[in-house]
Amino acid sequence: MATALHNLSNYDPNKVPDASNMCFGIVVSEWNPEITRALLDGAVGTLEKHGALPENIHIKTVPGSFELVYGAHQMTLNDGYDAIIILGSVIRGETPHFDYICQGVTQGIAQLNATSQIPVIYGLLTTNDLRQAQDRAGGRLGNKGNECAVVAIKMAKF
Ligand code: DLZ
Repeated sequence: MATALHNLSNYDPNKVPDASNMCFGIVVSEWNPEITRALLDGAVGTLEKHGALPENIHIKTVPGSFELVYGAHQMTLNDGYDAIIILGSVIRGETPHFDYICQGVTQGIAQLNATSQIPVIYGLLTTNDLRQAQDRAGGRLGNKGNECAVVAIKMAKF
């Protein structure tokens, strides 16, 4: 969680395994593209920083965050991946839609982690407003994409 005491991009690089022999799938949502593009840039940059080869990072887009579960599920059917990352941004509106999408994605990704052989890393920003999302997508609280990349490498090694 990003708080005033925790920046999402802060980690000890010496505790991250070498990713040069790993293959990653990333599913990214097209909603709130300014945010999800920044998350994607952070994730890819961090994977490559730890040795992942660009040709071993496969990126697929889906229309919205709700479709992240389907996209990740399809990727788990390909056993060539060591870890899969989902990236999305849901911003609270005036209707309960926000809660349904967040719950659906969260439960869907949890179910995938409990049933498939490949770890699926949860990079869904669920924020009250755009500023909170910007803060966590390369802003003052770091980048959730960086954090997800580090988690993906560690879980691939698990
Ligand atoms: C419909 C919708 C709304 C209102 N808000 C968001 C959002 O903030 N972030 C996001 O990623 N997607 C949103 N969507 C789209 C849904 O995730 C989904 O794509 C549609 O309901 C179609 O299944």
